[in-house]
Amino acid sequence: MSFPEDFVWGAAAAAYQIEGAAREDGRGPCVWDRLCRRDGAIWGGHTGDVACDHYHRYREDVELMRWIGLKAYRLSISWPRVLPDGAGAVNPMGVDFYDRLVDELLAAGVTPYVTLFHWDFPLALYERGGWLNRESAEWFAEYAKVVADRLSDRVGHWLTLNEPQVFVSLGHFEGVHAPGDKLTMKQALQVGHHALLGHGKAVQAVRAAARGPCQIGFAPVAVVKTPATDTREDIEAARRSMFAANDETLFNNSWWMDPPLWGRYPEDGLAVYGSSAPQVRDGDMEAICQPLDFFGVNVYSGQTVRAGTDGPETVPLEVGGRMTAMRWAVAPQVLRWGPTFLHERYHLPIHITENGMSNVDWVSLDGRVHDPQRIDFLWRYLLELGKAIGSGVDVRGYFHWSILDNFEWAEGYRERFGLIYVDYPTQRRIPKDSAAWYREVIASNGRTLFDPGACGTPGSGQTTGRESESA
Ligand code: GCO
Repeated sequence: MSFPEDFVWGAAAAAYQIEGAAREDGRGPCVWDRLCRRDGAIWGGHTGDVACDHYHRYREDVELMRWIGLKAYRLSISWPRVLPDGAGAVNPMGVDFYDRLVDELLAAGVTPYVTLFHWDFPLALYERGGWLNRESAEWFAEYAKVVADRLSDRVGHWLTLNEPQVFVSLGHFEGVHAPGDKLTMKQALQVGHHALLGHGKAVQAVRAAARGPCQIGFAPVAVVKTPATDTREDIEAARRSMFAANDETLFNNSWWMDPPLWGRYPEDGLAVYGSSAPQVRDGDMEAICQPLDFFGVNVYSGQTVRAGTDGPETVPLEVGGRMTAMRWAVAPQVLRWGPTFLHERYHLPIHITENGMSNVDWVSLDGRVHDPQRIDFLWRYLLELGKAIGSGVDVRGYFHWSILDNFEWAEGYRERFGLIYVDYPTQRRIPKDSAAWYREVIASNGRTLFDPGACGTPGSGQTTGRESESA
């Protein structure tokens, strides 16, 4: 078993979570700037004002990516850094930053994958109704055009929306993410519809503006269902359950995935939402359903399902089973079955655009950051991904979330997801043991996963030799 020779080993981050420089060089405010000022909204009262100061330290960060040997880095563009009012005048200093970042990545041999929207919606447009205003789809497409005009001579890989289900549900329905609204289900589904419409129009805008070959996808999160056993019945139960749109939350996979790929909302979803279903105008579904080049998907955890007498049944979590610091169940099989089911259904090459875990990491007395749990997590998950590939699923890349510890939304800086530790008071970067381990996985193109001796000795106790000196 091996990974394809051109497999894209990557890592990811997002603008608001790492850049900082929230009021510098003409960046306009975004909905997260505003939510972070609301009492009690964010753990510890944290904000993204400084974050990892990546805006000023991107060279050092790219150098660390080069050291890890990343083939690709998934970044996101801050919409209000490029367009401070969300629409209209372009902020030249904002676009210059992404220009420099892209050049730096290319010089380091790291291919940029650019996400256009990773949740930092411009406040000025929120004040004009935000995603609830149907015009938002046009605003998003105009912004996409501005970015593509400027970067598409060097950027060939694009993602439109990151996890629409999360910013719609947590941001517009539960009110725990920005913009912090608690809309009705009907309004929230309308927000979702406009975002999907924005996706379709942005795909068109990027293709029309592209100055070089371009590949476009989006990055929904998948709630993956895995079969309790490898029997045909359990596999079928998991597959059915994964694409059933029958629960009243905003997390039905097919609700978000079928429209861009198939041009229609799932029938069972329309039935379950009933009168809350969004208003769809003529031509909307065609606009949403644009040809995509790959299926990007964020995969973290999932549920185990078995065939029951009355259809698929969810198997309860094992008592005392493995959990991350966020208390998400460790479920490596999601990286086998997630891509398998998605590929069967949508027939597109798959990129795992996010996967990773938060861990209770700190700097040890020896000055290093030992994170054996993350290594074990990554090892287990990548072996399962290898099984999917071995069985013929066309998986082209894997992006670890995240390259750096960063601002974990409502959890602030409490959660550490990085391969690289960030000491926030000094902004010093320290590659964790997992970074060194991932480096060997990449250098061996995955062979160390199956044969630990293939390239050095993965695991704990290695020195990276790359602890950053900056303070
Ligand atoms: C998301 C976002 C990331 C998160 C990560 C860990 O999936 O919520 O894409 O920004 O930080 O997933 O929760």
